[in-house]
Amino acid sequence: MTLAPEAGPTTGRELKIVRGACPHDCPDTCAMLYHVVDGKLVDVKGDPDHPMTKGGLCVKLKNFPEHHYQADRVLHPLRRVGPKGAGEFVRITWDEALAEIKQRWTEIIDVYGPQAIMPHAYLGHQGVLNGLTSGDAFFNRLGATVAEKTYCESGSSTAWHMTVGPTGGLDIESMAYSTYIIVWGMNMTSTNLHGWPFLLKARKENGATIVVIDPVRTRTARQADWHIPIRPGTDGALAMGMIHEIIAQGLVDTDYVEKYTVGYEELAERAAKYPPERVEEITGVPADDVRKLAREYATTQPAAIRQGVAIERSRGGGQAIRAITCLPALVGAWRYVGGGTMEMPIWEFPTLFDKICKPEWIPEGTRVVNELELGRALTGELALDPPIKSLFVYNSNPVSQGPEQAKTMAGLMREDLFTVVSEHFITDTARFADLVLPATMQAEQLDIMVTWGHLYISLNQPAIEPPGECVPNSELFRRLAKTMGFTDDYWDRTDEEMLRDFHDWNHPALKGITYDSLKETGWARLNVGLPHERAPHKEGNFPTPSGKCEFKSSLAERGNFVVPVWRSMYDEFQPGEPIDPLPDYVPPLESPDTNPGLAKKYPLNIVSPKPHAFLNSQYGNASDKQEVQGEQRVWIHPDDAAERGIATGDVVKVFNDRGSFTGPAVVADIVIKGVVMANVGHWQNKASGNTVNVITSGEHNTLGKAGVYSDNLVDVAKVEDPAIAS
Ligand SMILES: Nc1nc2c(c(=O)[nH]1)N[C@H]1C(S)=C(S)[C@@H](COP(=O)(O)OP(=O)(O)OC[C@H]3O[C@@H](n4cnc5c(=O)[nH]c(N)nc54)[C@H](O)[C@@H]3O)O[C@H]1N2
Ligand SMILES: Nc1nc2c(c(=O)[nH]1)N[C@H]1C(S)=C(S)[C@@H](COP(=O)(O)OP(=O)(O)OC[C@H]3O[C@@H](n4cnc5c(=O)[nH]c(N)nc54)[C@H](O)[C@@H]3O)O[C@H]1N2
Ligand code: SF4
Ligand SMILES: [Mo]
Repeated sequence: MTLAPEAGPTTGRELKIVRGACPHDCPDTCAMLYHVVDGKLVDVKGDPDHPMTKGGLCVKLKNFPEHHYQADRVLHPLRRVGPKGAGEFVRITWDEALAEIKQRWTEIIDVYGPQAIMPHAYLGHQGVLNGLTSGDAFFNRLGATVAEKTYCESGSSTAWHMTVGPTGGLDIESMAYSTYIIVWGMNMTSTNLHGWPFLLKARKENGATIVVIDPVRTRTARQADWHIPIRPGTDGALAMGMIHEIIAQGLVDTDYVEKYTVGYEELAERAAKYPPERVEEITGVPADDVRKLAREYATTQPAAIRQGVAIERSRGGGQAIRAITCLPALVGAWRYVGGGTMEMPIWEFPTLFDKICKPEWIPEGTRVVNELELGRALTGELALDPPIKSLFVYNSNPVSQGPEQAKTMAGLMREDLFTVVSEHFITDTARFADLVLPATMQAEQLDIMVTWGHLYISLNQPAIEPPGECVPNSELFRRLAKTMGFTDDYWDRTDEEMLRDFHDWNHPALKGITYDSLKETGWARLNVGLPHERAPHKEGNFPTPSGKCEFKSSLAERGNFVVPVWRSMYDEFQPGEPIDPLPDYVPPLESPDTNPGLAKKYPLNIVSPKPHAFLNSQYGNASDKQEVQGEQRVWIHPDDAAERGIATGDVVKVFNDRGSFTGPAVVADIVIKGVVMANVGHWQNKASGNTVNVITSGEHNTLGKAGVYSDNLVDVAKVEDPAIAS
């Protein structure tokens, strides 16, 4: 550690410890202790008293102080001087930047109207104040195009709402009391590191069996008692097969089903279509394993299912989550502490998203553009009137993390597009900006962190002064509001006043917790029952329209709607296409069954899960993290590699009609035959050019319009001369 504190009696320098919380889009939301000496952040530790964090942070947050002081950090507003995409900028003042924004936006609004301006945000920061909804009030007031933010979790959240309603479900800490645990489509030891010890405790103390369902033998699968490899996008068939078998083997908890569920008969009729042999054909999971999994799951109570977001990443992902979420009610697992399923407990936090987002400011008739279609929107493929003439990006890196990378980049190259990006670094997206605005990092700003992985609320207090001219998103939108002449008192409040206003402090979940108490303690457990006694659906009590677990969903009548992870203005639900009220297997968009022509041309299914050492694309530019993560490698099964003459270390090209990227191959049977894997999050550079999302389609899944990152066919070929690989 280069910044070792020299505080102490011998130096006379004082070590100040400030309570904080990790800013990231990660289910662990760790409680942190900032160590500050002479106004400098010298160390960041996990809070040893926090029941999840237990004193440890992950590899991504190693050297977090240095992250704040990284030499290439954006510290001042910048204006583009080179061609678009070249990343050549000069420093300007905030006044100049704001004046330019005002001038360009006023011209655009005069000619095209405010909907020609589109914001683009995701979860670069997860705070209530600075997170993905921090600009909503401003852009709603402006009358800009409403950006539909479905990068992640909207499929899961929609499916969850339809089945069990906005409940926190099973607490990760209660999983220490489970005896059978299915980790479904989640690489917990990378993506939910602080949740994993509760499973290990269950194994050690209760003899629990841990099952992992994943097409890849991940670091998590390797530690499981049973790894079930599955074809991507076919989880719905496996879950329907389990329902079939639970019924066929007479393992239904009929008392629980009668009292606390609706639609059992219809579900049973639907599940009858999925005998184990058919499930084997679809999923690649042997029929006997389907039978065994169903039997063990139903009969080893309390049984828990930890659902990963990855299940939603193909066309039928939402419906798969519907089917999986029906399982605990079918076998009565909710009766027990440690039984049930966990998707994301965010719904327990009484954050007042309407007060943050001001949906009532959206002018009637304002259009909605989905962020996954950014490339289509910018290139004119999506017929938009008016066209998008200005894009404002914050908390997101769509070139890296969005689909259809080539299209997005082509759109960002448009000379007539005025692009503003608020950032920490010149990312793959910021490279295309006309203006870059400097944003603060977590040790420099105030925020309340709610989370989608546990039941603790935390207050992150600023520990050091912002460097240069960096501002938090809250201040950014205050400045923009003033620049655009908005006089609403929304922007007259300080950050602390906003945070106080954005929560319902009288809500039972916050009983005994106040803003002031959080200043002292840093974090507090919501008042929703303790892990060793919590069984929220022991007697039903599902927050659905019927009050029961809805195998047959009454919300389906509304037509397709989106429940985004961070409840925002879509809380009202936007009715769309009719949807199936019953769970089912919906095959992937790109598979030999649904698109045989394409499958012939591109026979391999790519999955692009999370990098161990980066947080999406964050830290992808840090050399210590790159060292851990390695290059943008491509994992391929030995049979598929042999057919193509590929050996480990060969540079390969991964391609489909949307584009290509290159990287060294790793030939290993950790991926099933027919599947290749490349992690998302690497940054573009001269050596590798495009990154994995160049091959990703901009289609959506059938529930909640989530992205289909696991539903893409490609082929892989050896690059004979890597020097000329594009
Ligand atoms: N280290 C690290 N941690 C992170 C993040 C990060 O970038 N890095 N990102 C955070 C965010 S935003 C999120 S949403 C979570 C996501 O965390 P997870 O839910 O764990 O999601 P992924 O890492 O995308 O994929 C998890 C596993 O699902 C498998 N998988 C892919 N497709 C399918 C499928 O169709 N079916 C099944 N059964 N499995 C499939 C992949 O092989 C992978 O091993 O992680 C969070 N935590
Ligand atoms: N192929 C593939 N693509 C995926 C996924 C996948 O599994 N595979 N996962 C999807 C998922 S689950 C997710 S959640 C998305 C994530 O997509 P993003 O949220 O776009 O991912 P990040 O890489 O975290 O980028 C966020 C950017 O916000 C910036 N930022 C951080 N804090 C602040 C702040 O306080 N203010 C401002 N102005 N900027 C800030 C960071 O520097 C970073 O560049 O990616 C999706 N894309
Ligand atoms: S990224 Fe996740 S695991 Fe790592 S410190 Fe932050 S909250 Fe904890
Ligand atoms: Mo995510």
